[in-house]
Amino acid sequence: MQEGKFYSVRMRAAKNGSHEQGGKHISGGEKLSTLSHMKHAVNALLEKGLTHSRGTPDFMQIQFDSLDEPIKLIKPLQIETNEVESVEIGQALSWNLLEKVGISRQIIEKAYTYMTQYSGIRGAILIDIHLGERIDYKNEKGVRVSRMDWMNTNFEKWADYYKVPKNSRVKEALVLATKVCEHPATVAELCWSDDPEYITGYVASKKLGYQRISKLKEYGDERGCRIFFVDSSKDEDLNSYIQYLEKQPVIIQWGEENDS
Ligand code: WAQ
Ligand code: MG
Ligand code: MG
Ligand code: MG
Repeated sequence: MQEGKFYSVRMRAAKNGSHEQGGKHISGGEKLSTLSHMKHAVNALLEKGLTHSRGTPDFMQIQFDSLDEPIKLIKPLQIETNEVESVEIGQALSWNLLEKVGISRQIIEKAYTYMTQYSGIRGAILIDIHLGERIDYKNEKGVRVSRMDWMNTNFEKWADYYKVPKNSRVKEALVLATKVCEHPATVAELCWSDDPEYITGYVASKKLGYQRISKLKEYGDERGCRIFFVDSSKDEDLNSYIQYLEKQPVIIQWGEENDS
């Protein structure tokens, strides 16, 4: 799928009205596709939004846009899975990992309150690592990272090599975390799903890699969010950082030679 022009394909679904009308966010998704694969890409996003544990949507939008910018190829973050026995142990581990990359306990504590406060939004929230304040001005939308993907044949090669389940959830999360952590202003990301049945989350950073934590919330809980910890002194222009997250096209690409 390396030939020809690429398109960004995006989906968002909500219930009880569109997102703009205050409906409940159900599902979102983003892919890169050539025109010849467009039916497949649109169908996969349709399927994702239609059959969702957060509910059946009554609003969905699927859109594609052609890309003019060159696509950046990035190696996936190193993956590690931490099996923990309880949510408490999982959360304590996430705190330790965030402290390791230089985030203070007060800021982590704030971030944890934001995780539930902003759990209904469809994007991520950006917080400054020095003050712990939310800095993205995107209100109930958040920043939706977009224009990224990982071609299936390459992903499957990687998944075989690391003996990771070949599911699209792990793939999509690793694609997103890799893109986000590639930017020098990103210190770390903290994530767990807003899907009630999915309790594995992660902490990611360039240094730590993609650290999966098997339990970060209780089963049945519909609260979930993403927080990007940003060192604003590394990138004076917040707009160019958000522009990178939303607009820079990225494809993840792995080869066995990357593993050394
Ligand atoms: N950009 C920004 N924020 C996003 C995006 C995006 N493209 N996609 C999702 N979010 C935010 C949004 O607020 C969602 O409510 C929240 O993240 C959770 O999204 O086993 O499935 O897609 O290695 O429910 C991580 C672990 C799974 C995977 C995360 O998140 C694994 C997950 P979900
Ligand atoms: Mg997702
Ligand atoms: Mg959310
Ligand atoms: Mg979700």
